[in-house]
Amino acid sequence: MSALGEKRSFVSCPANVCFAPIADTTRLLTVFRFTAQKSSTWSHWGRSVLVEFSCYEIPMIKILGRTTSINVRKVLWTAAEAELDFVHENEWAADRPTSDIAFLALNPNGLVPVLVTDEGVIWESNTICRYLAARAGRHDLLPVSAFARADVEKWMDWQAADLNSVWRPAFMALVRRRTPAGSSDVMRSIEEWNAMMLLLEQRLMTTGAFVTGNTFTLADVGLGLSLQRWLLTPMARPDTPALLAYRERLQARPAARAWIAPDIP
Ligand SMILES: N[C@@H](CCC(=O)N[C@@H](CS)C(=O)NCC(=O)O)C(=O)O
Repeated sequence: MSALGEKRSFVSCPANVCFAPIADTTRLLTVFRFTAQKSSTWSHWGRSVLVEFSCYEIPMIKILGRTTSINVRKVLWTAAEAELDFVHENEWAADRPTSDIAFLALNPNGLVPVLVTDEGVIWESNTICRYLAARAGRHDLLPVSAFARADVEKWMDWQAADLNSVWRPAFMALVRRRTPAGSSDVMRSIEEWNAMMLLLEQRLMTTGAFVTGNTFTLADVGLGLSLQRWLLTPMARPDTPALLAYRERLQARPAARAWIAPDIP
C-alpha cells in the first residue's frame, strides 16, 4: 500500500486516451489514479504513442444529496474536516427525485443524504458523520472515551431532534415560502427557535470557543449550520454576541468555508 492507495497493475494504452474515474450511479467505489507516464514502452501506434502508467486503486466514498439540504451540508463539511476524498452527486432531491427506484434501493426513506462506501451504504446524517470521523481515525472530531464521546453526541442529538423540530414552521414560511408567514404556528416556532438559540448562546459564553469546550468536534458541524440558518432567516432575533463570534470561529476553518456559505440558510 502506498500513499496513493494499493498498486494494482501496469497497463499500456494510447496516450490520447482519456481516463475517467470509474463511477456508477448507485455503486462505486473505485477511482483509478494514474501516476506520471513512464517512457519505457514508447512506440508508435497509428498517430498515438503507447506509454505506460502506474495504476493505483483508491477507495472512494460518494455523497448523494443537494447542497441546499442542511443535512447534506453536514456530511460534506464533515468529509472535508476529515480530509477524505469524496464524489458528490448534488442532483439528488433536486433534479433527480429521491423516489427514483435506484435511490430508494439505497435509502428506503427517500431522504438525503446517503453515503455510498466501499463497505456499504449508510443513511442518517449524524450516523454518516460519525462513520466518516471513525473511518478517518479522527478522534478529535469524535472522541473515543465514553464520556467525551457522549458529550459530543448529546449536542449532535439535540441539534437533530430538538432544535430541528422547532425551526421547521418558521423556516418553511419565511425562507422556503411554502406556507403563510403570519400563522400562530410560525409565531410559536420563532419564539421556540430563539429560546433554543439563547440556550446555545449561554453555552458558547461559557466555553468561549466551541460547543463542548476548547476543541472543534462533530457537534459544531450541525450546530454551525443551524446557527447559519437561524441568522439568515428573516425574523426578529435577540442579540447573541457569543454566537456571532462562534460563527466567525467556524468560518475561519478551511474545511468549513464552502459549507457555511454566506448566503445559504
Ligand atoms: N434524519 C435524516 C433527515 C433527512 C432529511 O430530512 N432530508 C431532507 C433534506 S434536509 C430530504 O431528503 N427531503 C426530501 C427532499 O428534499 O426531496 C438525516 O439526518 O439524514
